[in-house]
Amino acid sequence: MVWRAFLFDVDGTLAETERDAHRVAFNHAFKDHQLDWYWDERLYGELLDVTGGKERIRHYLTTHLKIVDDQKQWDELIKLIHQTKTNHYLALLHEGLVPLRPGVKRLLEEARTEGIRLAIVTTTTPDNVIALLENSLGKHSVEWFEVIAAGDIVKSKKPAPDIYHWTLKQMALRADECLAIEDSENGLRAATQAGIPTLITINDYTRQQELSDALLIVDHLGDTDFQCQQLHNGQWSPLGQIDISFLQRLKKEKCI
Ligand code: XBP
Ligand code: MG
Repeated sequence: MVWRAFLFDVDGTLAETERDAHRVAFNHAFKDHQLDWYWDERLYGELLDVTGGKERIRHYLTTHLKIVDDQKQWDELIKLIHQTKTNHYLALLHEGLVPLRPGVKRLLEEARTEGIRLAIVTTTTPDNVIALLENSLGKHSVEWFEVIAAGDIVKSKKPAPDIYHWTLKQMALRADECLAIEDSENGLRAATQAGIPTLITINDYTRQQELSDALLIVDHLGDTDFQCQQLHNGQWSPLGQIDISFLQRLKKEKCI
């Protein structure tokens, strides 16, 4: 048995979007809406426990600002703030400030060459995904992905498995034919609950999270001139680069 599809998360996995792009865009939006809120890097790390920008704003309102009444009234404002945030985020992407993580472009290209099917599975807004792909991989790269599962396409966002279930159904694939590539505990929980083996590329916001259910944990996917490291039993060791033959071998070794 071989992997037939790779399902890529976006934020933190394709690119380090959170600290210097999403967070910055949220803060610009708060200012535009005359709100004196500011999410610093540490606070944003905590808020990342909640996936989805609208959901994250609501969580901040209720748990940090203790605003629990007038929820209906806030619904409209949250939508407006979030749209403003998306506009700022898109502007940051268009400035070319958000590069892909190491090895992402290489692995996507290899997958295309070898006929491995591709999908995006993310909680972020579809416009954000399209802009990131177009800016980093070229105008037609959106077509590389058979499915773009994003944003409000399902009601319950990660860590719920719904978006992965939805994607499997769209692609008519079994969970064990797919490899999810994620960066966080929420992403890992979503994929794992859908039965999909998961490779984790950690980052600064996720390195302390509970990731032991992952098939493999690395610091990034690696490139010819930039070796990746693997985390195994609490120890980091050099691994080289994650390519298709390595991943197919891993599948066989783990009897998936
Ligand atoms: C990332 C997220 C998103 C982004 C914000 O999830 O949690 O909420 O932070 O995106 P994933 P929006 O890693 O699964 O992509 O503001 O567009 O919701
Ligand atoms: Mg992520």
